[in-house]
Amino acid sequence: MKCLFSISLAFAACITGNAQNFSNEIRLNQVGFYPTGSKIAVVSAGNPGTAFTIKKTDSGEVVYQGTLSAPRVNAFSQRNTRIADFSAFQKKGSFVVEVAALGISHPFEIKEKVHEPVAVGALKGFYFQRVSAGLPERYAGKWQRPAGHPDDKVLVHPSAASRARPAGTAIASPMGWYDAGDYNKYIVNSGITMGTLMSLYEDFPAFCKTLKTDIPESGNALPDLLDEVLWNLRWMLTMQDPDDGGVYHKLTNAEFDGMNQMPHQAVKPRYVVQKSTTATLDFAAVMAQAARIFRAFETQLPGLADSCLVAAESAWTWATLYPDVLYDQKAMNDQFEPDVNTGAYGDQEVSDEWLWAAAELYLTTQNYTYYQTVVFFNNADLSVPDWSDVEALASYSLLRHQKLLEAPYDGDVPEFKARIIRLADLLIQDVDKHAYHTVMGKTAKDFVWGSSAHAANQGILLIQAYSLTRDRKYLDHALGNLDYLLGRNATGYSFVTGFGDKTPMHPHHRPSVADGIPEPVPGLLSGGPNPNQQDKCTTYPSRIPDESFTDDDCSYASNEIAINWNAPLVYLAVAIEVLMGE
Ligand code: 9MR
Ligand code: 9MR
Repeated sequence: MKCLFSISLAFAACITGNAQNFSNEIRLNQVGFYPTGSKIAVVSAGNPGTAFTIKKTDSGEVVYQGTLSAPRVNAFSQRNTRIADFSAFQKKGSFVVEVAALGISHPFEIKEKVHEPVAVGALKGFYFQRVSAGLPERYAGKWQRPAGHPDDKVLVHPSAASRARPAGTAIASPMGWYDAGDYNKYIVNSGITMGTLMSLYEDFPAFCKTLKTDIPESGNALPDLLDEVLWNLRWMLTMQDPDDGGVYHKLTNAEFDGMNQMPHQAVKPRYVVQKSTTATLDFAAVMAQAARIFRAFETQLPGLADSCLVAAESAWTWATLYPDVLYDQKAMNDQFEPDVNTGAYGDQEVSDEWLWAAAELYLTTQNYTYYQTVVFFNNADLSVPDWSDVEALASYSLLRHQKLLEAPYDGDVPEFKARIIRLADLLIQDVDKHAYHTVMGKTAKDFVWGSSAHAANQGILLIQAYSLTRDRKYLDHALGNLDYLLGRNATGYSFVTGFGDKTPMHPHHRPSVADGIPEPVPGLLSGGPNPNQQDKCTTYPSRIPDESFTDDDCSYASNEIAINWNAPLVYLAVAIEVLMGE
């Protein structure tokens, strides 16, 4: 079908009324662009010609004409792409890209603060994940739901038994966030999630104070971001055994629930399972950072900062006594009943958790014992963090608070910086040859389970490099990765539910599956392409790394959502808003 531009209504009907008119071969950030920022669409088609135009969505008026770049070859699919760069076009409004041979792109806006709704929506995503809370319509709209999982009588699993708490003891461990599409709560994954959100607050406190997510606590004296963090912090505090400081690895059902149950319908027994060194160190890091942040809210939350610090220090002590208690679910199941077959987060490499806990504890206490216990520069290179690799979080915090490093330790500052810059330079190398002109996806290794979070975490690393150098190229490439997440990628999806035109409608997310509402819960970041297809869904279009994504709720390996994926999205969207607004 061809669009008619003679009257504005016809054009509006054309672009909103019928999805056929959109070309899925023109891919761009479906939310939009900053007037003075870079603006790129990628055309992935055999023979698109050489020209593109920008048109107003309401009138169809052509406002810009451009030339497509020479073709680039996508290294995974061998498909040709061409870049439509319209950065020079700086007018505000709502537009589409048109390529005559193909049709029009999804509409997008050009304006200031264009990503603020994404930042707010992604943070609000955490509200929707709250455990032990009903979500009234007032805050949750049509995604309102009754409270689930009071977690007031959680059983101590035999693997977690101690003298004071024998197996079967019931403890209260309410609140927190559901980890992902499942209803369990995992300390390791809470670790990086909380660290990322609290680091966002420490990096951009003024802007974070203005972020309003319209949650029940919005009227109180705390920024909404910290109110949200508190919901999970209070749960985490209950996961520490008060008798020895060790921290349970997770709070979980024995088996995953069925997909068709809302939280309040999923009522199987829940257990706290085996303490682990990784969980305990991640907990120590989070509590130390929280102690630092909530110290400023002593009037509103008397004693909280002290409690967090005590919790952090006793967790550290436990870890020094039990440095090798790594979580091996199979070994645990061989030894104890009932078997537990939910998420393992079974990281077997604990050196990075030591660095992170040491860094946060040192920064909060200024006790150099923590700093000296670990060796910061024993690995060759820094890596983009994920739930199992938190070394970068230590570097970010130490550099943020580098004034707290006194001689001789201030001598380490240049090396912390250099390692971040080195990694950033590696990430941005040859982006101008890449099919989508993004840092994300230069290598097939980027397409892990949760690849969207990898893109967001690359973005954070680039933001850190920008903060250290003020070299604009790092910021531009961080923005490029946000563009990737919002649609400039080989699938053509914006991976954030509810943001953009073509977004996941069927994430592997139990409430979204079970609630009977056609639209999924909004503000959640879908995992993204993952050629390993561990879920064995049959609806994947392809095994090509950057295309191996299916918007099907069977697909936990490409289309689940998770708190450790949403947190870097919140960080990236907020940081971009702040820095592009400067
Ligand atoms: O729903 C579970 C999801 O949260 C996990 O990421 C995934 C992998 O651990 O497992 C999902 O649960 C599935 C289970 O592994 C196998 N049986 C079907 C379950 C729901 O699809
Ligand atoms: O994000 C995790 C990914 O790195 C692992 O490869 C995968 C399988 O162990 O598990 C992912 O985490 C899931 C967790 O185990 C259970 N809740 C849902 C998480 C996201 O899929």
